[in-house]
Parts: sequence; structure tokens; C-alpha cells
Amino acid sequence: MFSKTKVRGVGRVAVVVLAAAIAVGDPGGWFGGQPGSGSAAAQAEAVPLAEIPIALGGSRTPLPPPTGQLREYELVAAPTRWEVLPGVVADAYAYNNQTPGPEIRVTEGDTLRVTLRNELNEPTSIHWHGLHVPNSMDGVPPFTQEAVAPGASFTYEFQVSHAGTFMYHSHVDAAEQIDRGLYGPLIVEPRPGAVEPTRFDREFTMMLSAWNLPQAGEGADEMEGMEGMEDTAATDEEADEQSESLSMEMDYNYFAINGKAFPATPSWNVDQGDLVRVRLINISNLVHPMHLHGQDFKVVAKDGEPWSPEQQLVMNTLSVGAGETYDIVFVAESPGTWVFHCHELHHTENDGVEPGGLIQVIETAASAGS
Ligand SMILES: [Cu+2]
Repeated sequence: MFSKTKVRGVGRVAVVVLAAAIAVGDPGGWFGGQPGSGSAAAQAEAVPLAEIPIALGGSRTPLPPPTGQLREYELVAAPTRWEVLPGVVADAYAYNNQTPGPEIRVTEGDTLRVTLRNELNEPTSIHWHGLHVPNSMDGVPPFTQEAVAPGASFTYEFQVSHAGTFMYHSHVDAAEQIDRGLYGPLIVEPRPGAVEPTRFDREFTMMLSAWNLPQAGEGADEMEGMEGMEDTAATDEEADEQSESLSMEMDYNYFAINGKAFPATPSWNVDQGDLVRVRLINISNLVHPMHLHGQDFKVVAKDGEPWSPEQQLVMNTLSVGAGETYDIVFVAESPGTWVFHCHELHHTENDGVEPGGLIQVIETAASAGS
């Protein structure tokens, strides 16, 4: 019912401008549109966030036929030194030397072909979290495939099932390999015409992760103490175990958005009135109650499945559990420096010191008329 309602005109206008004007099939409307097209009278009447129509596609729409597009990626899993924060460097595992790994962005109906090259000293695999794939492509050793041995490769290939916000990650020794960085975002766009296209002024992806890293000097001190010991064979073993366990325990002390802890996280720059879509992906083993200051947001999808207009809850704090993804939208209502942060406040610290971790700064620029 809202799908034909035009709520374009949200950019660069004085008040909260979700101008409602009927624009049936209007390609210049919100769904196709030109910014700032609402009339002055319409602009004065703000549309509640709850009534902004959002259609995203997902598995409940009929499966589109193959697009005929082959999308190829190569992911090289290898040990990497990853800087979570200046001066805080993790002995990470990463795809293509970055964590999260490169964003894979395809369209539903595409054929996705990903070659995994294992340059780790241990076996690994890739699981396509949330996608509907043939069993043999699910990436779960020993059930659906043999683990990919060090030095070996494996090619995953399947037709992308449906639009939504997903992720990919290792499914071998997962607590260890994921905590070290073997994951990445996987975004599937709706096929043109499959659903009514929804227009967003800005879109951001936030992949949330947690790190268990030695405090500055801690690892070095331990190693020094050990050097003095007589039995060097046992000592090496102990040291190995200690280093391995660093990413296995649950006492995480650094928290990252797209691999970086605040203040190393880049700010978002938006304009007053922008309709902003955020894709939240939680790859950590923790729950993150993500809280937005200054305005509410609306939850429009979970785990890649779009929510119906009746389900689309308006709120300002959303608990994102381990392995979950959410799509939320908000209108950047007023200018200023706003924060979107985890409200488990240990997660907005860097090794116990705030501010840090899961803090996203949003810089909202005033529209010209205000
Ligand atoms: Cu948190």
C-alpha cells in the first residue's frame, strides 16, 4: 500500500523532509528519483519513519531465473599482521590480506564462482552464511566437503539464491579461524524488476568483530620470562599454546567495525535528510545492542529476509546476536556529530579504556536551507 507513495525529497532540505506526494509509477520519485523533488507544502509535512516504504527482495519473492552473469572471485586465506588500531596489531588470518575480506557484491540469479586458495598452515573452508546453496557448496568439513589442505585450492560455484545481507566465513576450527579474521561481507542485490527497487541516499555495511589481543608488552614479557627456563622444548610448546589460545578465549578486549576499533573507524558523512541504509553483520561470538543517537531507525530485514511493513519495527537500540544480520534504515534528521554504538559498554573500550571499539561516528551536514 505504501509502495506507490513517493517519499523522495529527503536530501538537502531544511526540515525532516520525507515529503509525501503520490507518484504512481513515477520514475523520478523516491524509487527512481531525483533529489529534492517534493513541493514546499509537501516538505513541511514529515512522513513518520514507520511509514517509509521499504521493499528489499529476499527468498519470499519468486526465485529469479539465472541472469547469465558469472561473477568470479579469488580468496587467498593467509596469515596477516592486521592493525586493529594504530599500535595494536593482531596476528590475524585474512582473505586477500584484509579482514573483513573483500566485500562480495552480486545480484540474485548470478552465478558466483569463488576459488579459495589456502596459504595457511592448517586446513580451512568457506561457508556462505545465509545463502541457499547446493549441499556440496556449503563449506562445512567433514560433512559437505573435505577441508581444503594447506597449499590446496577449492572452487565454490553456485547460483545466488536471493537478495539480502549475508556473510562468508571459515567453517574449520571456526572459533579460532573466525576470531583471527577469516570472514567477509556478502551483499546480494535484488535483480532489476524482481522487486520494486528501493532507493537509499547512502548505504553502509558494518561487520562487527571481537579480538582477544595481548596488551602492549604482555606477550613480550611472557616470552622473556620463558627464555630463562631450562627446558626449552617444553617452553616452546607452552609458548605456542599461549599464542594459540589468545584468540580462543572469550575475554575479548578489542572490538571492531569492519576490522577497525574506534577511533580508527572512518566516520560516515551524510547530509541532513538523507535516507541511510545500514547493513549490520555480527561475526563475533557476542551480542551487540547497537544504539543510535538523535533519531530512530527502522528494522527492515533480518538474515537477508525482508520484513513486511507490519514487521518493520521502529526503535533506536537493536541487539544483534552472533551470526545475525540486520538491515536498518534511518533519516539523518538533524545536523551534528552523532554516534551509533554498542550499548554493552565494555565493547566501546579499547582494552578497558573508553572511548573505543564499537563506536560509529556519523557526521550529518546541515542542508542548505537550515
Ligand atoms: Cu557490543
